[in-house]
Amino acid sequence: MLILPNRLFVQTVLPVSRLLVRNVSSGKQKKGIFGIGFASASVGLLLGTGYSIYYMNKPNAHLVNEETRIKLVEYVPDIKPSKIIKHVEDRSGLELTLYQYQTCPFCCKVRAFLDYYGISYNVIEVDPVLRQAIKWSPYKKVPILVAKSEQGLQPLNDSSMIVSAIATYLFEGNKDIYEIVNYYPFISYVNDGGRKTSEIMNKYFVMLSRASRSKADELDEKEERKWRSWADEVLVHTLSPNVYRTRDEALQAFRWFSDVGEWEMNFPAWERHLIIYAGAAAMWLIGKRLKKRHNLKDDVRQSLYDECNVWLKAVRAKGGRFLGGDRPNLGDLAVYGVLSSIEGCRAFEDLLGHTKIGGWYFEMKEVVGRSEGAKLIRS
Ligand SMILES: N[C@@H](CCC(=O)N[C@@H](CS)C(=O)NCC(=O)O)C(=O)O
Repeated sequence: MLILPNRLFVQTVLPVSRLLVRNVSSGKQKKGIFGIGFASASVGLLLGTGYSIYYMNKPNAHLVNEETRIKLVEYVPDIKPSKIIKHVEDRSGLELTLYQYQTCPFCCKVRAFLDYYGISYNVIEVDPVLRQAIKWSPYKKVPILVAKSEQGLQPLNDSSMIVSAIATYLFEGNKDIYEIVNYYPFISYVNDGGRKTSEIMNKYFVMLSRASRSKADELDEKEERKWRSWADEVLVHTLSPNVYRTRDEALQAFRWFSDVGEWEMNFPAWERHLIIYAGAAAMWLIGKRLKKRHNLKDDVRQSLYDECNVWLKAVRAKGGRFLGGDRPNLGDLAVYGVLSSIEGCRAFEDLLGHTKIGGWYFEMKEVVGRSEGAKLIRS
């Protein structure tokens, strides 16, 4: 499982280095002269009060964009796919390329969805440190799914949007992917922290034009959206602090990422070693920050077990094998996809030993592996 570091890396490493610089220089300062100290304090107080009044009256979040749809791209570099996933039953007519990290939970979620429905796709493994393969994209995270449409190359950004957009394409039946992207506009805004942020609208909604649907169907769909969002907002946050709990576990995890991501085939040796050692060290540090940020228990394993038990309770309450009943719905696929990202890690072994999630998890693995959803798609 790999949640990537860049922003947090800057947030973690830079403040520490700034702190060090500050401490070194303050050590050299002479003892303050009382008068100067008082004057500075007064000026500081005045400026501080002024700033607080200004800040309180200033809206601290604002919109910044007019652009609302993910634009077509003119070209993507001609990179040989790391893998070609061919499902013989695929009659979707889609031509897809997935830019991914093999063990990123959001990428695993997209693959679980495509594999379950038997959709073919090419994979381009992105180097998580240098990220050269996605230089062409204004959106800087993975997964990115590029769909060839009549209008050109249409990128889909964000795993949940990807799943909803492709599900809309598969089940609506008469709409082009270019048109479907209009249902998922994005807005950009500057958040409370002054950072430019983008948000994709409707990302948990599959857009089907049905005349009517029963109350029970409506409730099921609402529940499915709730658990998809829970996988992104809650479950995923328990993973990093568990996978990178100790330096040893972090290194073991990165070696496993290298194996399953076939980094040996995809990146030169120096780049692979850089990712493994720099990545493991950074993520071990970052894992500790994430634990605090997401209020995990001191024993982070317990938080992982607790959340998985919350999920199992919801599945059991439905009375079937899956949240979706006899077959998985998008909630099952999201939770399975996210969890599958840690399958080779010690945290996953412990999870199997301390909860009953294995029953549901391995049934999911089977139906995804057999592409059982393929027969549900109209050709
Ligand atoms: N909401 C996004 C999150 C994607 C995401 O955070 N991906 C990570 C990898 S696991 C990433 O690319 N991080 C790079 C960065 O934050 O700059 C999704 O669901 O796809």
